[in-house]
Amino acid sequence: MPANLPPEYYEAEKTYKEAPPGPAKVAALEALISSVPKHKGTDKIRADLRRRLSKLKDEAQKKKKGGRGDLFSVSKEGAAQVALAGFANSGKSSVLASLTNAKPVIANYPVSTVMPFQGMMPYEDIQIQLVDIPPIGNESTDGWVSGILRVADILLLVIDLTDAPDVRAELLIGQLQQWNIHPKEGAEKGVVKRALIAGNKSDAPGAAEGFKILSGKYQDTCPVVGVSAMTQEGFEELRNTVFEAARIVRVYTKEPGKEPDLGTPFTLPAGATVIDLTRAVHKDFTAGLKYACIWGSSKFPGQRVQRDYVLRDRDIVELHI
Ligand SMILES: Nc1nc2c(ncn2[C@@H]2O[C@H](COP(=O)(O)OP(=O)(O)OP(=O)(O)O)[C@@H](O)[C@H]2O)c(=O)[nH]1
Ligand SMILES: [Mg+2]
Repeated sequence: MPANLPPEYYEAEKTYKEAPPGPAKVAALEALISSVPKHKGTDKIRADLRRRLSKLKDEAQKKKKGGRGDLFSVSKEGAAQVALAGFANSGKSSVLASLTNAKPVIANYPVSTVMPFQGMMPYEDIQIQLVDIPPIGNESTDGWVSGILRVADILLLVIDLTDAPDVRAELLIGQLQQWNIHPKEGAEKGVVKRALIAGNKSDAPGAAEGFKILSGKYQDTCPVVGVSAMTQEGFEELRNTVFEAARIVRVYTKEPGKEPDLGTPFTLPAGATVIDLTRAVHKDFTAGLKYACIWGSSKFPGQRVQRDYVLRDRDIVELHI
């Protein structure tokens, strides 16, 4: 009997072949197995794949004992790190592709993403890092996926607007809470994580109704933005919302008597002071700072301020030692 494999199988096979050894390969193989339709003609191929899976798992187990460290942590780059969390096929990888120049795997079978994939989102004169990960609820990857969510600065929850979005969002947030990650401002328990929701597939039938229900339920918890990775609708708003959620101030430095360096700003968390800036510039300024002069948020241009002065977005600062 011929196997008659669907196109999803060949896509999943490609992902599997390209996956690096370790947990990504295991996850890719599990996805490959679930892409094989169950009938008599596929008995042999399914048995072969399952044998390969148990061998891979054995190897992964041995490696683990050797202690391989954080294979799947993503080192932070840019002004903030945003992790994309959502269920399979909600469009996380498509949203990443819309916001950055990265080219992730996008496919209509579940768990097409099997390892972290990062891209940089340009925003005016800075860059914000986005990290795409496998879907939540995928047993073999949930361990390190939750680790990535825990260290990210912001969570971007991607919800499919056509698939009971309010229920799915509640399930997603419930799962995160079980990992002691609380996507809400101000709560006192566990790791409170800044979050925003992207309701994706706004182009699809039923999405408008889905958006109403979703934003009605969650707009008091975090910003809810409707987007379509297919038509690119809503991404300007999403970019602005991500930047606001990052809560950073951009500060430009200037040497006395010279023009300010308006090229690449220093990025600091909102609320940062002049002395926090010196830590980012050079330790000599931290140790020897006498005062600073500010253009921008100050009462008048070039006003002298002390080390505890709170900087605002786009301030120009002259440090004096
Ligand atoms: N109509 C429509 N389809 C979309 C949109 N965004 C993504 N899709 C489709 O949804 C499917 C899943 O997209 P992905 O970006 O791979 O989803 P994902 O969340 O990364 O999936 P996993 O990595 O498996 O968790 C693909 O077939 C996409 O073409 C959208 O805005 N509108
Ligand atoms: Mg994906």
